[in-house]
Amino acid sequence: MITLHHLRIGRSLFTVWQLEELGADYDLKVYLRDANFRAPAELKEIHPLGKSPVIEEGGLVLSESGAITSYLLEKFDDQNRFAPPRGDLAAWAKFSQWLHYPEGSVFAPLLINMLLARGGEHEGLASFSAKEISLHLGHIASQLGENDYILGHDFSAADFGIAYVVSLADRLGQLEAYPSLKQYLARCTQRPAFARAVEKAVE
Ligand SMILES: N[C@@H](CCC(=O)N[C@@H](CS)C(=O)NCC(=O)O)C(=O)O
Repeated sequence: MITLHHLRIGRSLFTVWQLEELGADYDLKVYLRDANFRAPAELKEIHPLGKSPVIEEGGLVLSESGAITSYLLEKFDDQNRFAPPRGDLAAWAKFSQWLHYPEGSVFAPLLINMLLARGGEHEGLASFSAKEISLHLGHIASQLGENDYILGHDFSAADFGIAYVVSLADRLGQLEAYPSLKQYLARCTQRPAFARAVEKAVE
């Protein structure tokens, strides 16, 4: 059985959501942040980086949300409900691009914005993060277009990471100019599996 090491508050909620969408059996181990909003030292006993999400199964200890999503899909999505089959190489490649884009490109400027909002200062950082955030939110909104989800009409595993960075942008007050992203976030978070994840992992 999979154990998910879940740190409140953070991106591992989106891993709980995936497990719920996939109907997987799992144990949830919940950690609370310390006074500096960092992970508690116990998480380092699980994985040397001491960050979350981390999953464990048998001897496998796996970090990085994108890698965890790929593992969960390989294990539980044999009907390709959440990702195109590898046989459709172009569709699978596009899916991979959107799967890795949130952590690879979108998160960093949002993090800078978050740190600045907490009182940090550095010349040039604010304008860098503002430009990057509008670049990425514009890119996501344009890919979304009139569609319900990031890869089209159907929900896919690429939506977990995209919904995470969009929700972070929302928390940072960055979605005012992007009504379609607000609607997208509402659509994702209204999914029954997301509600179950919140019930198990937040409340
Ligand atoms: N790139 C990693 C990032 C993991 C990460 O930074 N997680 C945050 C929670 S959202 C964390 O554990 N922060 C606590 C700390 O660094 O002390 C991923 O995609 O999983």
